[in-house]
Amino acid sequence: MITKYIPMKISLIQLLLQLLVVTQLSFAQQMPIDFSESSENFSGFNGSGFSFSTDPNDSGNDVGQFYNDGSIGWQGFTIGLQRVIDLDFQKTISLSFYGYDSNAHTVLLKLEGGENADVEVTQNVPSGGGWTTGIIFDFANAVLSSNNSVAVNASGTYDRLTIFIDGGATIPGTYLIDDIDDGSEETDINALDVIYDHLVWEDTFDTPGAVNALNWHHQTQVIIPGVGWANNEEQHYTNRSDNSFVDTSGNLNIVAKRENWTDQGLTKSYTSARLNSKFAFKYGRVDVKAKLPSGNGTWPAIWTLGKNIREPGAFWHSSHGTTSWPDCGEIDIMEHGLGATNHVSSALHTPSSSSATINTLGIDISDVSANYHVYSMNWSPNQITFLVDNVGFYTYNPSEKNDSTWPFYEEQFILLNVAMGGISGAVDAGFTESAMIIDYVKVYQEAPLSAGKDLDLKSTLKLYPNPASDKIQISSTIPISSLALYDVYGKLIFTKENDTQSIDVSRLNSGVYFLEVSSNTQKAVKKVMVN
Ligand SMILES: [Ca+2]
Ligand SMILES: [Ca+2]
Repeated sequence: MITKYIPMKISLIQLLLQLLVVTQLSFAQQMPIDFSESSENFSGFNGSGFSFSTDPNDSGNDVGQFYNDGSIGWQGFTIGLQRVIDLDFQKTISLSFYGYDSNAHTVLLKLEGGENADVEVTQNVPSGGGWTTGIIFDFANAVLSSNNSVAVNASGTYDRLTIFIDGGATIPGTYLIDDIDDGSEETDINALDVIYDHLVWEDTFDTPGAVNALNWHHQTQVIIPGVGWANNEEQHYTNRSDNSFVDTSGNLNIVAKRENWTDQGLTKSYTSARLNSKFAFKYGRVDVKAKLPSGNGTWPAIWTLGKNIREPGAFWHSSHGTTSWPDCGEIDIMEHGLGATNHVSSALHTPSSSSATINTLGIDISDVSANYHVYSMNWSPNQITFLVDNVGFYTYNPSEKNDSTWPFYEEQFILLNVAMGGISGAVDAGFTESAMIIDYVKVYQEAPLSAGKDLDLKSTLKLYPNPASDKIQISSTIPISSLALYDVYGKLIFTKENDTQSIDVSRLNSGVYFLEVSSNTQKAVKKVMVN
């Protein structure tokens, strides 16, 4: 049994798993689907195939081409959605269908991955071929997929859409589909929910020489005694200036070198450095401007760990080390070397993902070693968004936030290191040394109150009536910017940014809820009783 602390990736199998996940999640699939983006690709199963195509009547219109080979009755097409279909918002889904043949067809839409049971609606496409536009699938008149003799007025959210054409019949054919619309607007799922623009900590590496010991701790004690670092890595970390220093151009250099080095009874073939920030923070934005080392087998990382991690040798261990990994939470802002050159990735490690890397996404950027890029993460109470050069590409926002999925409600500290070998692959035979070069590390949080410093949102917040069955009025002497209502399981019911003076609870089941009230600088949570 593996009980050793493993800070990042664990094995080649999981690396492959991670790459698979990256491939699957590389896109932000969401409704409506007009096939204008590569993310809007369905997967065929049981002998079906999907490809992007062009409208025969309009060469400027991208459409989806759906192919059945007819070998099996229930062959179809499926897509996972990063943003759910919400039948409580709209009951109907519409689409347009094109037949190359002039036969009548059936189209079945099935919704899966919901709070409620899988449901489906079938519609007939009349004979004649060509486009039939705006075919409406009304999920108020759906049937259960598990028993299609049971009618159901479907409700709630679903995160998977599956299409069957002539389902149940072994009919080969090629069809086009376009404009699958659930009434929602396309949204940028990587939009930042909180802007952190007040600088609270930085190191701009302006003083050449040794790394500033007020800001950084050299972590050199191996985390697996008698073995070394995790993941079969091949380096020692040292506190020597050979492996970390500030150059005369204002940059921190973390230098990985090929050299035999013996420490703690272990001889390793490489040396490098691993820095821990002596600053920890809860919520905020981290910007790190860096150039990455080059060569196969180099594994630079910019990341954070919970300040409470129990890890002898880490800076915060002796004062705060109460919690094992991954319960402490880990946020990988940038890793390079786990995929192809110039493919950087971000990831989260939580108890829910255990030691696997399932919450991750990579992005290809150019010239990571030749040019500086700014690697960022924006960590709010609601979501963690990763950015490169100020463009968000991945957001972690589990619908249910608890200790297992979201240990990110306590302070984290920053780590900068270059690991060698291990699961990042064999080090190039000709490798001698290469450095991660960091121009700055900056942490931003919300600005402190410039006025009304003494006012506390929570103490001035009033909700009435409470309990309530209809409307709850909300008031505070501090302007309220947004509201978010959660159920007792932490599931977000809704958010509101306009009309924050009241919420309508008339449609909610009776019970206990939690209302999170935000001003520009504060948050407060109050219990709400609905009866
Ligand atoms: Ca289209
Ligand atoms: Ca600098």
